[in-house]
Amino acid sequence: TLTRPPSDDVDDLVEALAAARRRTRALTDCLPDDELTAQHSPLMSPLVWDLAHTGNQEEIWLVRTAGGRPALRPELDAHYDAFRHPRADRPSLPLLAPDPARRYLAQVRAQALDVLATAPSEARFLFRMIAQHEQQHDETMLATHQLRRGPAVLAAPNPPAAPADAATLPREVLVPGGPFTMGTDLATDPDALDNERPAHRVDVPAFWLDTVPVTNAAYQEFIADGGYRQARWWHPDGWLHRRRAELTAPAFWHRDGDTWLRRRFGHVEPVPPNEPVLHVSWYEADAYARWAGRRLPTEAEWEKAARHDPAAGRSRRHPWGDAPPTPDHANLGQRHLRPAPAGSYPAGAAPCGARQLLGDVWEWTATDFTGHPGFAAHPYREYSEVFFGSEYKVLRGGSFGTGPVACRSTFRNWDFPVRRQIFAGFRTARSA
Ligand code: AVJ
Ligand code: FE
Repeated sequence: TLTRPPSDDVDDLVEALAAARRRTRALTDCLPDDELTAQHSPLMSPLVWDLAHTGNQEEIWLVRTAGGRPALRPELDAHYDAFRHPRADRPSLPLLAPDPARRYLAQVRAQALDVLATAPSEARFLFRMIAQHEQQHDETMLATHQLRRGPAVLAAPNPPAAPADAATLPREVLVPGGPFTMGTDLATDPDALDNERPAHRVDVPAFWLDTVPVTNAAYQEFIADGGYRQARWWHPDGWLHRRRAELTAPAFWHRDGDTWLRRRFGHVEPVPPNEPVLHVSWYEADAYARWAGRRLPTEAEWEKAARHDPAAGRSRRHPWGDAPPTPDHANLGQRHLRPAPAGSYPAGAAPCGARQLLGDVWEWTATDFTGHPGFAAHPYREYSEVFFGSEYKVLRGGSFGTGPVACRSTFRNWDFPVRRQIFAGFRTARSA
């Protein structure tokens, strides 16, 4: 039977909202106003936009929709509508300054908690969605911190994960062929967002999957072998992009003599060989896989590896089972500010033996972002449906920066195949 997910009662929802807010504050209280209103990259919003946007979404869905209460600040809706304004244009909007934005968030939160105390249980989905939404923006703000230039302001709240050695593990694991349940339903998982639903059967032929994500050391072999100079490894669009953008290594890497260094949240360090590679585009992941004589897993392959339990003949919520993640299972929630070494988290392994499927790095899949069969937009088309098509590739699994409430084996992320600002790596596969 399925263990109840952590957010199934009011107290857990209150705590999920509070945890998101603590993280939002930690990501924004550490910078002076001018750094909150600055745009650190044209790919990102000013941090103060993310801040007030989370409050505005909370007002719309919890105060107005769940609570049926009058709007607090209806005039803000236009400026914080992500679909009206691309990120690059957001600095020119008449945005709330940091302190007024903080006051707005507090005012909305007080009303939202009031609504929650009396909300019927059907309305609780909106609270779960909003707790996840704020954590999603927290991860986006963390990516903005990574892009920001200047002295470090963030510190990892926990000591680094214990060293691990993936060399003691089999290089790949076999996932036997056959059908499994992909996706889920609200009755099974009340946190599931619209694009994770509905549950449906998918037949996945047998395949081999890397036990752990591709490491920096392995990726450096691709670079050293001239991987970035040979069109034959690249998707044609990827090769054009590689040339135009002059890509020679993952984002934030630079060379110092024979050593690769990387910039990480304001520090410079040697690229750690045992860590999963991070900040690569889909095109780079795809090229590496071809160079390695392999391919990216499809989204269905990834999900089957991450949740199919062949003994019980059912799909789990997480690789290790249905119980919520603990720090022994996965590297989530910005606990370490970096991925753990490949081979970490034996307690989080999936039945097939693959490790670190959740947490550490988002994993690019071969698959375009579309709706599961029977998809229905809920509660708004702009969460997922407007992105369906062939423009976006699916990423799975969550990163070290993903909030635990926004991470499970059915969760789907997506981005353009050229993007590298998200905390993305990958693992490779081959058909059996
Ligand atoms: C699921 C991460 C692609 O940030 O664009 C936040 C999440 N949607 N606000 C995004 C989201 C609306 C979304 N991703
Ligand atoms: Fe949003």
